[in-house]
Amino acid sequence: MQRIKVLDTHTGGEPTRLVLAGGPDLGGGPLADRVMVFKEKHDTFRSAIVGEPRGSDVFVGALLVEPHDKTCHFGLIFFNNVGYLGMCGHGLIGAIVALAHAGMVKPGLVRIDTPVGNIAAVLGADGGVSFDNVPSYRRHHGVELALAGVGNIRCDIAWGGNWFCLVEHNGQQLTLANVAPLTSYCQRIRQAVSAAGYPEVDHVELFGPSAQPGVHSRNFVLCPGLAYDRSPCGTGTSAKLACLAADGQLAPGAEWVQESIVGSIFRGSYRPLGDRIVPTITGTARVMAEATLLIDPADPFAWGIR
Ligand code: PYC
Repeated sequence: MQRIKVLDTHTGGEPTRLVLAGGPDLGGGPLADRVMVFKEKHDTFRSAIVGEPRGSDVFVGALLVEPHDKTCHFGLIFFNNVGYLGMCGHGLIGAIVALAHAGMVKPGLVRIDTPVGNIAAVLGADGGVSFDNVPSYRRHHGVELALAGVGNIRCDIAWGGNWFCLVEHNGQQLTLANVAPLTSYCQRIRQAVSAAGYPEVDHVELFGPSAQPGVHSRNFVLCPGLAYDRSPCGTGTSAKLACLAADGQLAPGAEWVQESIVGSIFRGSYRPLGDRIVPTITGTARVMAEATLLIDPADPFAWGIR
């Protein structure tokens, strides 16, 4: 029987399963190389942790590894129901809160190595987490997409640690009751964006107004495996900040309050860095479970339903 120690958190409703011990040996080297080893040699570990029957499409996994960048305290590799993520904002917040719960970090600076760069995070005495994300930027503005059954829409394409297609004023009602049509709308956008020559874009983010006072925007984010993000999406909010900065709609240091489809909040701001920005994202997470997962060799679905 293989035993895997995990801590489950949620960040604004979006779950993260942090693997503390019992994960695969991915060797040394940069985390971008170790992700390739994970994918090619240990992908069953990914599905065992986040896939059914132990997990669900909504879970993001975070494997705790030794950092390659020696300025970092820890390394994290994020994965989901269909593959691997460059960075994950809600997952990073959840992992740091979980590490604090395990007594492995104290309030103050925590540096985390990821496959797309290192992250400086601060765990507050109140349990909140702020982190400086990887440099983010808008790659394309006003890309016209032809959507079957809808007509032409315009989007931006931006990097915030993952690739996003961002769509404003899409006419959709961003409510939980509308998740099924929003999912199908975003799927069509993703197909159109890929057909337009951007197959690397695997997250789609719709924006609309929020009904909460003091909140600038509400979003709906469709993740690569067709689950929607219950949190406001840390990498998606970073991509949004890059677009706002490029449009001159948000000054450096000014606060942007982003609400998710379930009503949870991230606060964001940025500082310029050459032709990119460094986003700072703040959110909170809660610990939900401390567990030991069991991989029973006699169980036909021990490694998940694949
Ligand atoms: O918070 O960056 C994020 C994220 C990506 C996918 C799900 N959450």
